[in-house]
Amino acid sequence: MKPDARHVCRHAHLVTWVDEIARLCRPAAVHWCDGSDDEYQRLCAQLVAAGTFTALDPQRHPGGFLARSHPADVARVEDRTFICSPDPADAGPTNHWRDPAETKATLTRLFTGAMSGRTLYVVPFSMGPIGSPYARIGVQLTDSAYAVVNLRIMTRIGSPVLDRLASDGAYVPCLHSVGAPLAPGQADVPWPCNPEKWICHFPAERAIWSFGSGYGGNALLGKKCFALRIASVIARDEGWLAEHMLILGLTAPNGRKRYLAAAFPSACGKTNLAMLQSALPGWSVTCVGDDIAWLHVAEDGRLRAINPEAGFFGVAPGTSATSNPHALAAIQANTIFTNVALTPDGDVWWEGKTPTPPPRLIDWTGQDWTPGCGRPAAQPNSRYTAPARQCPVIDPAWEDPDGVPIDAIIFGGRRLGTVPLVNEARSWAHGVFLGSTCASETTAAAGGAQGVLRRDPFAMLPFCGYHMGDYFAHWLAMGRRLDPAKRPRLFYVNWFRKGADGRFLWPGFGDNVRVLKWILEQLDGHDHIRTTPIGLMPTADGIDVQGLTLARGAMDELLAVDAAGWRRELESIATYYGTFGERLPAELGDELAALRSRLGE
Ligand code: OXD
Ligand code: MN
Repeated sequence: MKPDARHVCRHAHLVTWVDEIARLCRPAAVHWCDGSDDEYQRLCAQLVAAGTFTALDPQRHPGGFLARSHPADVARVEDRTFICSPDPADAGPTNHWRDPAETKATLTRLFTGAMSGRTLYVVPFSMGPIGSPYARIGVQLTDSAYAVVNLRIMTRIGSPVLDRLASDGAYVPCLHSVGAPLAPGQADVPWPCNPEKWICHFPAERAIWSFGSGYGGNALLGKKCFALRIASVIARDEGWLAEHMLILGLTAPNGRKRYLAAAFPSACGKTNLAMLQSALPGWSVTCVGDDIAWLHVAEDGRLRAINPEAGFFGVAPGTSATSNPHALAAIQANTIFTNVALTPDGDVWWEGKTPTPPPRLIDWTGQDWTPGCGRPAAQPNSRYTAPARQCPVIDPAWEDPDGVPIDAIIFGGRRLGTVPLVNEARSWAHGVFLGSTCASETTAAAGGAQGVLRRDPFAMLPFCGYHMGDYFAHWLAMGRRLDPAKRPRLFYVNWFRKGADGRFLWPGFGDNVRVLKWILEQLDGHDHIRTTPIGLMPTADGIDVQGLTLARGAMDELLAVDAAGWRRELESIATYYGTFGERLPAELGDELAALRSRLGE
């Protein structure tokens, strides 16, 4: 390695911490990342030499690489993700809690000598455009070159961040090891990791320690660990919101543009919605971010959002020219694919990329694969890591340090029944009620059973770093801090409702713009709205269906208030709310009672 960025660091505390960790983990070398292209290329070449990366065909995917993880290291491990708050009650019933002192002691044992034979990379990174008043800095210490190159795409890293940190700037320390020390002379494996995994958050000291996994949200600590779990705690304390939300700009045929944010659980189509190709002529969507939003109350009382990330870590399966042509364009070059299949000519493939698979592939485990062999070619949670700036519809303001003004917030999930295509909250408190009751079928983004309905409030179930009841209270308080005339309106959508024949009633993807159009019309004070017990819903002719052929009766079903389904829902919400005990804000109990009485119960 060439001389590193250590010499530009003026931050004595950071230098001391790096020295301390180096003494503990005993790496063979320490490298301070400058974030340059040169450094990125060298690390990628090193990963190719180590067998971690396969370079893709440069004609098809210039600067593209494929990585295959260890087959047991393929997703976020929610059951090994801990919130180590001093008081267990502060982690709340939705998190796994561990005692901070005991956990530090266990981890200190595990980290002792954990980086032997490897390089410790020091990666200063900024979540948010460097210099934005809303950006925050972290420093990840990691022994994974794979994590470094992914972080360089997903965040802004290196010397400019050290400059910004100056001699005394605040940073979130993020310690990471794959937990696979090398004895002298021991050969490395392409994907080092440890069967024992610990993803630990210390909210009181705002620190993250992650051990044993090299994959995604377990290893790229800026993303879920910092930008959601730790940032949600910082946001609670400072009066802002760190959310699992995409941000998009929607432009109407008259040129009027509005920004919307939307929360959906993992692998429910956030990336597809964030860069949607409109099925309605004259309407267009631009993308500010596809996964995380940091939202602040601006001086004028409006809510403004930045995307703290700089890249997309998207789910590959299902991404196609139909579902998301803009994502396909964004991942054409300079992209790292993890756990997808490889074609004989150096291209990548995954289920759903084309209607029929190529006749021969190497699957994500490195074995020969032919159609009908009974195994998926790509791992269901396989991913691409791509620079956001490569998205053809990236919004011109996506790096605006002041963020973009948010006029509507949408919640949603995968619901096969009961929940209609769209409804609007009657008030901010009712919107918080809707957000708090979000539920979805589980997907491959996390380990564990799939297709099971679980409550995922605000799509933050795996990502809220403190007690969920307090988080609901924080949302209610945020509504009081916003100017009522400028406050975003709150909506709930469901693209996934199925008919009696088991088929989806709504086409989704580019046609979702029809629902966005209705939402925008509501902001502009149009009608096509009716009051129902569950919220404000489109009239039968409210959703623009020009050019769309829906099954007979589908729209009625999509906009129906299913009384029996809602009665079951009431009971399920009451049981769920019961889990928060006295930390459930009274307003939400009131909203549940009001819904019950509106439904005539
Ligand atoms: C993600 C997730 O990777 O939510 O964005 O799992
Ligand atoms: Mn996500």
